[in-house]
Amino acid sequence: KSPRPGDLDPIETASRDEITALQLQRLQWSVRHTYDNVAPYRKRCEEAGVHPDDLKSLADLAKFPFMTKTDLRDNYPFGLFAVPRDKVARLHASSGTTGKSVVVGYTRNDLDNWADVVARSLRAAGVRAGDMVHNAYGYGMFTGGLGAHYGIERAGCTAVPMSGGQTEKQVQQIMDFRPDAIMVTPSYSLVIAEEFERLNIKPEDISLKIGIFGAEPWGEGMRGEIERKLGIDAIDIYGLTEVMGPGVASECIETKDGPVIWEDHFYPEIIDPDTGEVLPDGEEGELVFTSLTKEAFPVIRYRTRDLTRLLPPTARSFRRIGKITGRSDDMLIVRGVNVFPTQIEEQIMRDKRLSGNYQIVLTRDGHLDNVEIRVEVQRDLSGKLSRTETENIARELQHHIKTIIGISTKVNVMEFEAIPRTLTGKARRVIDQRPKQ
Ligand code: ADP
Ligand code: K
Repeated sequence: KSPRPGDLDPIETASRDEITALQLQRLQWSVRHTYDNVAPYRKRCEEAGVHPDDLKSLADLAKFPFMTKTDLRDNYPFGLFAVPRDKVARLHASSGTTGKSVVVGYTRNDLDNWADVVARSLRAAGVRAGDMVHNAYGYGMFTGGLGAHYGIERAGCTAVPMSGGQTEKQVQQIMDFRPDAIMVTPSYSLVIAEEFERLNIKPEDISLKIGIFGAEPWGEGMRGEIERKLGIDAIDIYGLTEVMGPGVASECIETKDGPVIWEDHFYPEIIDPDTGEVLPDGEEGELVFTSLTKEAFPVIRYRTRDLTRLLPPTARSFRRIGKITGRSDDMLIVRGVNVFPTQIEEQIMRDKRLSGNYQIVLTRDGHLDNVEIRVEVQRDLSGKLSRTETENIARELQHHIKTIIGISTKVNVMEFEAIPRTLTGKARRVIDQRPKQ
């Protein structure tokens, strides 16, 4: 199952000088476009005393203000769009967040560029025109499904728009259609692999040769396990809704040494998350992206909160990102879905029978994240509820969390004061017992 050579866009092997020249030209356009068309951003620049004319070199970008998730939320839904609504060809929203989350938009050109970078990601992964690609990323507001889908078609492949879930059917279809590649979250790929095992289907009898995995952190151990169980090469794809979706960066099969940032569309910086200062390549800090070509929803110095390093070019002329070692905020990623503890808290608070003291316990059972929510009944109800009443509380809360946040949980309703209090400092809400990547 060795890789066949694929076509490269000329910029993928261009000199660094050519790349930085293109980046500067596009950066100047992008900052001016945002300044001219996004009022809250212009105001932010004016307050900081910077103007698009100040951008004479790539390093000058450091003078410009950051954008954060809070800015995006505050301007919900369309406040940061840089084109009139009728020029927006599609909307997406960040996964697992409540109604007032982050909505992003794409013009026709944006969708075109997105399909191009995902197609480029597929080629980097060793997928070729004519291959069949089984897409098990969720379709919907989540960028994963449709983002991958149009890239698959753009690469000249046959798209199988399976979406997530229905594991038995996923496996049946892979056996019947014989796809060459799969796109899915790494954790779900192992659930699929286990279904193959259960059916006694050997890796060599599975048609898949390549898998492209992202939306959540995964390590080399997991890579080895996926490759062994499915008999494939496992490739890492990185992206986020705010910047575009999957395909901001993606790994090359020749080297498998971290996602290559498609630097002709996304300009990366690493900053010290506390001071905001730009750090040199190789140092660990918070990853920040500036879009270079996006029309509908440009981002300038968007703080991803992902902690990682910028690595030198290897298989392509673009730099790579190292493993995402953590997050500079309290966002959890559960089976690829982004979850803030406060979102769970919000749902707990809806039930007046509960005390509001709670804990979220994350474990990994085999390959999938399990979430246990420990809640307490109010003092005056403690010891007085029947088993049915307790079960109803649990069922209702599970249902709310599932329908609103999008994750399955097991709710454990406990007596008042069963959850330890901390007398000093912050309550320890999240107990993450999942093995470190
Ligand atoms: P996506 O559609 O890529 O999941 P979201 O906006 O829902 O986009 O989530 C983006 C976040 O998911 C990133 O900021 C990062 O924390 C995480 N993520 C996405 N891809 C990867 C990856 N390959 N490795 C580690 N984390 C990833
Ligand atoms: K995610």
